Amino acid sequence: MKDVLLILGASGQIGNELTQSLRKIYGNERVIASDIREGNADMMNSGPFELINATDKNQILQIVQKYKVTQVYLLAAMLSATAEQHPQKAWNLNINSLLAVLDLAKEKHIKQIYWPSSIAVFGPTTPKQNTPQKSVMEPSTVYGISKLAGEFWCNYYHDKYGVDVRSLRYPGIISWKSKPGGGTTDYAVDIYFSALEESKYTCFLSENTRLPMMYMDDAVNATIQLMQTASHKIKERTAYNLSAISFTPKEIALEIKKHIPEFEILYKPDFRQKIADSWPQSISDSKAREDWNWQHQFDLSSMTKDILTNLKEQRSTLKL
Ligand code: VAH
Repeated sequence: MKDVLLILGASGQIGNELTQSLRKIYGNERVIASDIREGNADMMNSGPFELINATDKNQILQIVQKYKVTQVYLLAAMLSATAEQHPQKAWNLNINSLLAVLDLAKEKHIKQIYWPSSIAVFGPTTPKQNTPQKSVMEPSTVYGISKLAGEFWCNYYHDKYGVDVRSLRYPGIISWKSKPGGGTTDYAVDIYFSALEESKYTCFLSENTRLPMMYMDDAVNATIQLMQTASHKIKERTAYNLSAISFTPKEIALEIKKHIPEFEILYKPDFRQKIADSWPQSISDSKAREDWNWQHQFDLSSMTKDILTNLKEQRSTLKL
C-alpha cells in the first residue's frame, strides 16, 4: 500500500517546512497538509489542504479515510511562552490531539505516527550540560509538563498496543522561511529579521542565556530520517534527545555582526527568562547517533550565513 501522509499543524513553523520537504519526497498529492487555519501560498498551491481541529478525532478520521492516510505527523501544539499564558488550552491541545491520533493507530486506521517532544521535558533539577537521554525530568512549564506526559503516552501505546509512534526532543528550531509562534527560543529567529530590517534587536533573554538550538534543515532531516528508520532500530519510544548547536544571544549577535558590522543588540529580559533558565544548556544525543546514525549538518556560522543569504535574496526579489 502506498504511503499517504497527513500533517496536522502544517501551517506552523516546523509543519510548514516539513510539509514542503515531504512533498518533494512522496509527491504533492500524497502529502495532505492540514491546520486550524489556512497556510501560506506555497502550502496551499502545492498540494491538498484540509481544515482540521487536531483535537477532534472524528475530523481527523474523516480525512484519514478520504485520502487513505497511512502516516500522521502531529505538529499542532502550543509552545512554551504562550502555554504559560493559557495553561488549560495548552494542555488540551497538546495532549488531546496526541491521544486522538494514538487511538486512530490503536484502532488500525493508520500505521505510523510522528509526534515532537522538546528539551522542555527537562527542568531546573536536570544536569545543565550535555544532558543525557535518561535524566531527571521535572519540568516547571505547562509546555514541558504536556510534552513529558505525551512522551509516556507514546511509550504506553507502543508497549501495550504496538503503535509505531516516534518522537524527537527538539531544541530551539531556527528558520527563515516561516516564523515561529509563542516559543521561548523565538528570539533566535526574530534576531535575523530585525538585523536586516533595523540593524538592531532587543532580546527578551539575557546575553549569557545558553540554550540548545538547531537549524530547521537539520530538524526536518532528523524527523524524516527517524520516520524512515526500520522500526526494530528505534530503541527509545518516549522520545530521542536531539542536538546540534548551543549558543547564547551574545554569541549569535557576534556571528551576525560578522555579516552586518553595524548590528547592535539590547537586552530586556521578560517572563521568558525564567522558562529559559529552567532548561538544559546543551544536550547529548549520543543515543540518536548510535541507534539511527543521526548527524547534524549546520553550526552557528553556517546557519547564520545560510539564513542571511536567503533573507537578503528574498528581500531583493520582494522589492522588484
Ligand atoms: C519553545 N521552540 O520555545 C520551543 C521549543 C525548546 C524550545 O520547545 O517553546
